[in-house]
Amino acid sequence: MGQYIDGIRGPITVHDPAAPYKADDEMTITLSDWYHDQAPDLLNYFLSAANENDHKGAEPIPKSALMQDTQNAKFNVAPNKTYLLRIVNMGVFAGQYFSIDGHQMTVVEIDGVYVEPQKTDQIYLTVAQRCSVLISTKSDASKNFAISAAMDTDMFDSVPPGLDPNVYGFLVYDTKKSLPKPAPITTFAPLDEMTIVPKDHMALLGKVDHQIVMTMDFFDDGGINRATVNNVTYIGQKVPPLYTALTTGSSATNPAVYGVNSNAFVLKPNEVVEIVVNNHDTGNHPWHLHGHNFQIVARSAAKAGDYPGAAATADAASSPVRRDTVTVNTGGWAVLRFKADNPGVWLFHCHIEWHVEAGLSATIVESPTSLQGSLNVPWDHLKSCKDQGVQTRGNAAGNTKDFLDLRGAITTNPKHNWGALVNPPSSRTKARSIGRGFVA
Ligand SMILES: [Cu+2]
Repeated sequence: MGQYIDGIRGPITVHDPAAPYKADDEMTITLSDWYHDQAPDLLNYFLSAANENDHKGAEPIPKSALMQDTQNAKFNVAPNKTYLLRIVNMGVFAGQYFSIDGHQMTVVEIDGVYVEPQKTDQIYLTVAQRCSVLISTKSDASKNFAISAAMDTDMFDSVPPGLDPNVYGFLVYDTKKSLPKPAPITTFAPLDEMTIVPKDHMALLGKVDHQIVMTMDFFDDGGINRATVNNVTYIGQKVPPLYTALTTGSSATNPAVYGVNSNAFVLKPNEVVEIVVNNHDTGNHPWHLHGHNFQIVARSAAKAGDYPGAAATADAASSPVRRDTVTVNTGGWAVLRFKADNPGVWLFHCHIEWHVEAGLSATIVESPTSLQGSLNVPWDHLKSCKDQGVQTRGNAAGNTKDFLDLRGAITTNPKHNWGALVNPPSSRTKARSIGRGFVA
């Protein structure tokens, strides 16, 4: 893991010929955060006793914000046109604020869900969130305009002196004219996503068949800062959960076969699922679900305590905002609903990559027995596992006879985490990052 920290990521656009808006042209704008050290080194130090001792387990703090994988990127536009901007935060850690000088934005899509158009001067995207906006260009090309983004430094345990959280780009009407001097964003007032209404007006999923409460926290695991969901740290198993779901017959509906540290929750076909996330940490976390868009039924402010129960969802919108990544505020909670109509094995995890590595994940196993009859695993997936010595049959421990015998399932973390390094160092050396002050 950890490859995307070092740049193995990029936007993929799925074009919809029937999109419910019109634009003359479109552009994709990526936002991200950037480190000046590579992920294996940062990761190893992050999950070390030295970091827990010296920095209370703080996450590595990015060195820069990027737009279009650079700074001062230029986006050429013509007057009197409507542009669709597809904006994605493909960063590792920091949420980002985004605005365009002199141009109001009309939000038309979030996380792949079309929404009723809503005007705003500023949006906020956590890592993994996407948003499409329309802008109308000016009637003349007399000047160029700045695009500004800023990392949300509230997410950092400390802000190192000299860190510039801002990044700029330019809407260029006339390449011969000078670029404006950009100003950092100083007023943080993004569009409130809870006011967004999906274009299809899908009704609030009212009758919940299956409620799952997940309480997330961090703890000192023998000197190392690790994350938990319901007091369990996610740890990869000998057999990946998808293969366990496909090869354990009717036992696949028993969460136990996936191993305790998979944090598995099994869903029945077409039930209405409610996930309640209680955040016991002192920081916001962007929770991301694979395979579904969920309705954000309700969400507390920071430090509200645990979800108090159904009364707190009484004023939920009749057509709640639907997306696949949601901020759960520090010390607060969020209530999410979706219909289990997409069989599969789906991760539900905080999208801060450092937190994934610390174990802040759960596994949603949806309709495993219908999956057994419908999913054919491509040969190259199986080969990829084989080449790495990863088993593809049986329970989490690789037991193909007694699926409830979990002896041998993985319940402890490797002592040193080097992420995706194929040939990790034999012992940890002092992280180069420390000397460069990656934590203040
Ligand atoms: Cu997190």
